[in-house]
Amino acid sequence: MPKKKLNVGLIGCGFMGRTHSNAHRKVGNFFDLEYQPVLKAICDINKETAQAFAERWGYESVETDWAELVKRDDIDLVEICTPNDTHRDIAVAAAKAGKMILCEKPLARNVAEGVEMVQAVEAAKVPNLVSYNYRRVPAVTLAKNLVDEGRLGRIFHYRAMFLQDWTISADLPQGGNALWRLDVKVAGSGVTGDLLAHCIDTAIWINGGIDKVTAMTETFIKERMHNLTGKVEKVGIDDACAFLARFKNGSLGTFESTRYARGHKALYVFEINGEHASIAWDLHDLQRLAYFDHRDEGQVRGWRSIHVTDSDHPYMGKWWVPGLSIGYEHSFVHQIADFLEGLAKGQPASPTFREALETQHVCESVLKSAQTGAWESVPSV
Ligand code: SOE
Repeated sequence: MPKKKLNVGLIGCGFMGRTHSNAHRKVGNFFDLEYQPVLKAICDINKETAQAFAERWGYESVETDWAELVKRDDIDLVEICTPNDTHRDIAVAAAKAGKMILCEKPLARNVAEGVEMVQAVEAAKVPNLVSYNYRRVPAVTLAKNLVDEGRLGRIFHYRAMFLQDWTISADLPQGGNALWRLDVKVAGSGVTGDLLAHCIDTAIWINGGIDKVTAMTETFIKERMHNLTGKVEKVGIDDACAFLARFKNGSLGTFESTRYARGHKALYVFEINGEHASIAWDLHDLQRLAYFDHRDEGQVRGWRSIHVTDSDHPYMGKWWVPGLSIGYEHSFVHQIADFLEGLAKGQPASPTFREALETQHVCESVLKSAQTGAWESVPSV
C-alpha cells in the first residue's frame, strides 16, 4: 500500500531541529506506518543556515520567515524547534492556518502563553504534541508500564534530578544563538523550564498529578554580558532549583536541577519507591532500568539491572535484535512514530498541548513558591 505523505515544515536549525529531522528520516525505515513524513520546508532567519541545513537533511525548500511557512498550502505539520519566546506566536498562527503542530518543550515561557496555545489548537481541532522526548526512552516507558501494572503497589516517594555544569563560568555571555537559554526574556525561566520540566513531565505521566510545591531557586552569577546588546545585564533566570512536591496520590516528591553541578553534563535520574518494589533510571545508562522487588525469594532478592533491549520491551521490537542498544536520538523517532500512529487511528499522541500545560502550571507554581517562600497549590488544567 502506498503511504500517505505528511509534509513537514520545520522551524529552527539548532540542536532540536536536528533531532526532529533525523527522526523524520528514520521513522519510516523502522516503523510500519500509514503516513510517511516528507521534509518539505526548513525555516531559519538566516538564509545560509537554512540552505546548509536543507542540503544536509534533505529538505526540499527553504524559508526565512516562519509566518510564510505556516501559510503554505503544501505544509501539513509545523514543527516548532525555536527558542521559547516564539512558541506561542508560531503555534497560534499555525493552528489558525489549520496545521498540525509538534512543539519543542517547554510548551511556552509561562502559563498565560500556554493557555493561548491550548485554546488555539483546540479551537482549530488540529493534532498537537509537545516534545517531552524522555517518555519515549524504552526503559522510561517500561517504568511507566510497571507502575501502571501495579507492581510497585502504593507509591511513597518520587525523586528526580537533572544536573548539568555548562554555565559555571562567569565569562559565559547570555542571549543570542545557543545562549538564549540564559536570557529570561527568551527562555521564560532557567533550569525550571528547561530541565525540571522534563522531570515534571515524566513524574506526572508515571505518578499522576502534583497538588502542592515548595521551592527554592538561586542565580549564582548575577550579571552577564548580553550578546545582543553588548552590555552587562542582570541575569533573570534560575541557575538552580530544588523543590518538594505532594502528589495527588499521597506520595512525596523531591526534585532538583542545576547547571552548576561540576562534572555532570546531562544527568537525568529518577527513582520511585513503592510498597512492594522500587524503580530507578539514569540517562547516562539509558538502556537499563533498575528494579527491586521485595516479593522476590529472600536469598536472591536484590536490585536487578534490566537491559531494556528485548523485543518485548517498549519500542525495541522495531529495532535490531535482542541485546543490541539504541540511544537518545531514538526517543525522537519513537515520538514521531507515536504521533503518526495516533494520526492514523484518530487518537492523539501524548502529551498534547493541554497535557503539557499541567507541567507548565507546576513550573509556574515552583517559581512562585521560590519567591513567596510558601507552599503553593498547583492550579488544575
Ligand atoms: C539544555 O542544555 C538541554 O539541551 C535541554 O534544553 C534539553 O531539553 C535536554 O534534553 C538536554 O539539555
